[in-house]
Amino acid sequence: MNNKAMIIGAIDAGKTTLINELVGNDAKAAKTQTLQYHQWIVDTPGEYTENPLFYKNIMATSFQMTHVIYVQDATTIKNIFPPGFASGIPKLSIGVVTKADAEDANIERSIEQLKKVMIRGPIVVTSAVHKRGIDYIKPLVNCRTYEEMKQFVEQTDDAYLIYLDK
Ligand SMILES: Nc1nc2c(ncn2[C@@H]2O[C@H](COP(=O)(O)OP(=O)(O)O)[C@@H](O)[C@H]2O)c(=O)[nH]1
Ligand SMILES: [Mg+2]
Repeated sequence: MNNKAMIIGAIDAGKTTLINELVGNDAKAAKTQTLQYHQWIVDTPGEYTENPLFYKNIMATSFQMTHVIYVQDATTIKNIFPPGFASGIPKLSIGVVTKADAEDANIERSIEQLKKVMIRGPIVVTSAVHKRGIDYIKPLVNCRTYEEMKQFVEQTDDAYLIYLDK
């Protein structure tokens, strides 16, 4: 596929673990120090999102992408993205909640956090431990428009996949 996604989010949010699941990499996620290009998805260090000095790197990398994936860790109340962050990046937005399996996960709170970041787009709730939600991500990155992503969500009857429309 020609479409490409960049994944961004806090340090330890579960970005690399998620990508390993998506590309079938068995290695345990090590700390991500630089951009990691895979076939259709690009991993970024959490510092890119946590430190505003790196926003220009996010912007520069996003030029080559069709999609940007905003990751929210379900186990943290910490808001890592500035409000409306996605509105400054003119690419298709996908929200992903990670660690849905964790004992201290709060999925509702995570969705609310992503709603403050994204204007619209799908939100996928995932667990790398239970292998849930993850399979929705590649088909969403295959979509070329918000309309296509919305259709995909509407065709899929799963509470772990929602569509945010404002
Ligand atoms: N319980 C649980 N832990 C996870 C999940 N995904 C990642 N983790 C853990 O979160 C930590 C950080 O993961 P990592 O992928 O390195 O995060 P990154 O810094 O965003 O790339 C690791 O200890 C992972 O094992 C998940 O779905 N469930
Ligand atoms: Mg990483």
